[in-house]
Amino acid sequence: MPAETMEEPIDIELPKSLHATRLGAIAHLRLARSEKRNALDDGTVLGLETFFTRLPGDIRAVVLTGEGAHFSAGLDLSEVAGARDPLEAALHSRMWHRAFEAIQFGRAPVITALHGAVVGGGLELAAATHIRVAERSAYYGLPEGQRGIFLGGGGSVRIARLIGVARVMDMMLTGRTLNAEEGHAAGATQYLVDDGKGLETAMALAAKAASNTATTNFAVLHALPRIAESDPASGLLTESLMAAIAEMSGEAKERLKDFLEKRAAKVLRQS
Ligand code: 1HE
Repeated sequence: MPAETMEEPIDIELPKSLHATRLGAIAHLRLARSEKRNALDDGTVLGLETFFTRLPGDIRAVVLTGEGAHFSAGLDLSEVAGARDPLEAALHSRMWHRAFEAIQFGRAPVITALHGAVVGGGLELAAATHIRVAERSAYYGLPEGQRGIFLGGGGSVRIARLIGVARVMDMMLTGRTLNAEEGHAAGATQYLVDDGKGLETAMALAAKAASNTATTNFAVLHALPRIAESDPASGLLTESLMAAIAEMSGEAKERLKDFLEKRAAKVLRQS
């Protein structure tokens, strides 16, 4: 039976710009506003927050994709075209921060398949997820400079950490775009695949992540990025504490025993 026919709905109320299904322990969330190139309006951003904060407890990984020819055209410019006072604009940006924090520090790893335009807020959204797979059609842009606005969905922090401040400056000052290969070499993505292979690659990676223990995935999502950003001494202490907690889980004990009794897979070269 084709995979799509085995997908079931997820019982979370979402705007019609988001479409969620599940296949076993993996949720598939689609940006479903292709007529506007998946531009992120307020309803969609709030819907992302709702989805990631209400994710059912038995979902172990999420795959995020965009419908149509592009992953996302970023911020819905029609919503910011009118006059907004600075406080309103700052609160709007904070709403994006809240939604994307719910993704980055949520309960499940999120794997994103990118294709076509991944620009502005679309790239900020992708940067808040944990693994990015690019199809060769993907390209990256930060047209905020051309539009007279600035990053507001966490890109100054997350995109700059992924590809470096110098590249972000270049993209914003000159309107330079990076193609999928350039983005991959710069660190924007962990996987680069042929067109049409993004979803299946993301699904396969999600299945792998979903098979880890919940405690290890919690440590990777919540502890690792904070350790990496903290001062080394505090980072090392947090690492030791997290390691102790992970090791104590019943699942970890089983898995270690399985390896020692030769029931577990070895780590073999994959390419
Ligand atoms: C939009 C948006 C949008 C398309 N907001 N409506 N983002 C940008 O500056 C990117 C702007 N978009 C584009 O450059 C192009 O649309 C694309 C390269 C992504 C796609 O091109 P194409 O030829 O396939 O589509 P299109 O004809 O340009 O757009 C189709 C429709 O989507 C059209 O509406 P229609 O009513 O005329 O059919 C477009 O107006 C609409 N559309 N993109 C609103 N972004 C938290 S801060 C983040 C800051 C940013 O994200 S800045 C980046 C904004």
